[in-house]
Amino acid sequence: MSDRLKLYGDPISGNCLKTKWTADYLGLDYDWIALDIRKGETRTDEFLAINPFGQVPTAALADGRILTQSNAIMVYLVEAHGGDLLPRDPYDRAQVFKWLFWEQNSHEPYIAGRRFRKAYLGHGDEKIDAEWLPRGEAALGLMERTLQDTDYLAGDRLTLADIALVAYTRVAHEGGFDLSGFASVRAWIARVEKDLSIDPVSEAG
Ligand SMILES: N[C@@H](CCC(=O)N[C@@H](CS)C(=O)NCC(=O)O)C(=O)O
Repeated sequence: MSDRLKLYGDPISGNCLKTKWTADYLGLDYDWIALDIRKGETRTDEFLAINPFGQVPTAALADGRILTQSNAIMVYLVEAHGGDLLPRDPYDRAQVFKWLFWEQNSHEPYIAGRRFRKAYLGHGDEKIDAEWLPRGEAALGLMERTLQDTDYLAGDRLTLADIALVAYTRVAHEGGFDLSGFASVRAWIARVEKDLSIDPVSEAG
């Protein structure tokens, strides 16, 4: 048992970076334990004993309890440590959850999926499900229309919705998505990167 939060993650993974950025934004004291998913480091007996799903991000809380799933970890960190990344009003809070569920269902599978295959596995388009490009573009289109009217996804300030969605949107070009037609999305990426004090991704800006 440790008395300090541990975040297990691979920095190439947007899902892992979401939890790191949230912990950093909240000013938490934690240990970042880097694992390399491409070397199978989440599938060792030692790691499977921590997280039987064999995936990162994984959080080991200060009292030793384990938490998985990027968006659940982010919500936990905010609930446990405070801060303004989740609105108190039930309807406004549900708007943030709406984006978190949508991210995992309609955005991440296509945008992160294509990026991992193209940028990290070196797959050409012919080896990737042809549906993923139009589905990812549809997700970006929905974000673009939303962000034409508001600076942030769920209201007028940074929330977990923005942290969850920026993680893979800012590197969507690595998955072959052309962001040049999504001006409001690009402006939002720059805004959120600044809020989170993370280095800008030049291709998106
Ligand atoms: N829905 C999960 C996805 C977790 C996930 O797919 N993790 C990947 C990295 S992004 C992983 O650990 N892959 C290694 C493996 O499955 O062996 C989340 O949001 O945390």
